Amino acid sequence: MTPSITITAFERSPDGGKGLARDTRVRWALEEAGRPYKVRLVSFRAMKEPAHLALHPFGQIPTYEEGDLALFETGSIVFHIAERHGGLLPDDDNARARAITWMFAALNTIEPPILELANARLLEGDKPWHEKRLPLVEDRVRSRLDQLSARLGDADWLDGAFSAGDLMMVSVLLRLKPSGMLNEFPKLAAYVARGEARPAYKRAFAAQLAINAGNSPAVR
Ligand SMILES: N[C@@H](CCC(=O)N[C@@H](CS)C(=O)NCC(=O)O)C(=O)O
Repeated sequence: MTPSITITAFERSPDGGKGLARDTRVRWALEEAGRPYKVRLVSFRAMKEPAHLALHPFGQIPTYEEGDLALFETGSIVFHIAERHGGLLPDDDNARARAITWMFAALNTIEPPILELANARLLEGDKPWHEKRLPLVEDRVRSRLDQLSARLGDADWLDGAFSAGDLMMVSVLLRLKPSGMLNEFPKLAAYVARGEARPAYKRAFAAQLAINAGNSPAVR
C-alpha cells in the first residue's frame, strides 16, 4: 500500500546523521503509531521557495501532508499523529491532558534554553563576549535539567507509561548530547537512553541516517 503521509526532511542535514534535525521526532511518532510514510527531501534553497513556503510559512522542515491536510511545527504534527493513532496518548482524560502538558513543557520550557546553548556554541564563538556569556547560558540549561530530573526521579517515564510527552522530551534532550551536559544528570541520561532503545526510535534514527550519513561535516 502506498503511504498516504508525506513528511519533509533536509536533503543534507547539518548534523551529518546524528538525528538532531526535527524530522526525527516526527519519524519516531509515526513509527510508534505504526504508520508508513514517505519523505520528500528539500534543499536549504528549496525550503525558502514559494512551493515550500506554502506548506511552511517559516521555510523550515519538517512538514506533514496527509490528503488535504498540511501541517508544520513538530508539536502540532506529533500531537496530530498521537490523536489519530493509538499508543502515544493515554485513554484516561486526565492522564492524556498531563501527557500533552509534557509535550508543551518539552517545547516551551526545556527546548528554548537548549537551543540558546546550541546557538551560543555554534554562532557566537567569535564574539568578544562569548567566553563570558557561555557559562550563563549553560547554567540556564542546567537549572531546567535539575528541575526535570527531580520530577522524573527514578521513574522510567514522566507520567506513567511512555507517551508523546516523553517522545518530545527525549527528542529535545537529545539535542544536548553533543555538549556532554546530559552526563551531569544521570537520571536524565538514562531516560534518554530508554527512549533511544525503543525499536520505533531506532527505526526512525536509521531512516534519517540512511539519508544523512557522511553527507556533511558534523557541526553540533
Ligand atoms: N518550531 C519548529 C522548528 C523547526 C526548525 O527549526 N527546523 C529546522 C530543522 S530542525 C530548520 O528547518 N532549519 C532551517 C532554517 O530554519 O532555515 C518545529 O518544531 O517544527
